[in-house]
Amino acid sequence: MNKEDGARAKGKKPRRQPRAVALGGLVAVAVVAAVLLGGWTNSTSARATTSAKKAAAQAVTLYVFRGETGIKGPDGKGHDSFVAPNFVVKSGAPVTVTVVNYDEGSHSMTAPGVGLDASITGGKALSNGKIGPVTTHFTFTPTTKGTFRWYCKIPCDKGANYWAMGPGYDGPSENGFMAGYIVVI
Ligand SMILES: [Cu+2]
Repeated sequence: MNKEDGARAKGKKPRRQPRAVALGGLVAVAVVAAVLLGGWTNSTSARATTSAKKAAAQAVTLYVFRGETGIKGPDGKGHDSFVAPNFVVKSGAPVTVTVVNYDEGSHSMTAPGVGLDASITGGKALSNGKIGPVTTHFTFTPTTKGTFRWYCKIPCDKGANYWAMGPGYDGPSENGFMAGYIVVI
């Protein structure tokens, strides 16, 4: 039994609190709390995360493929389709959407729930019979969290008798081809 333990055993206040040990204990508690509250990654860059939530612009890139090079439908054939049809964005910050269109036809991304109705320019017919991709950019700022459906309102998928125009199971146009969801978190 050392001096200090002896003091404690007798109910006396220890002569000197070992400060370094006490500080170490506080740091450990803070780290545990931070991990519990927000996860290690967030806790180490809390300031950056907060400002990013306010202002950071977001970017999404989608592609449109035509008919035979598009996504297969229930008929086993490819159809005009957006890839990817579903994507996630954060509310309160502008989203720049880039659509690379490999289809000769024009399309739209129409999502009334987020105030979006963008036209997508058709691809360019090349002399070799192929279609050169044409890129369209547009921007919107989601302000409400939730899942919002978008659809293409321009008649397309002509090669399959406009099958992708739907109606889909959840609104105009076929989900996964000419319709999908914007999930705002
Ligand atoms: Cu379309």
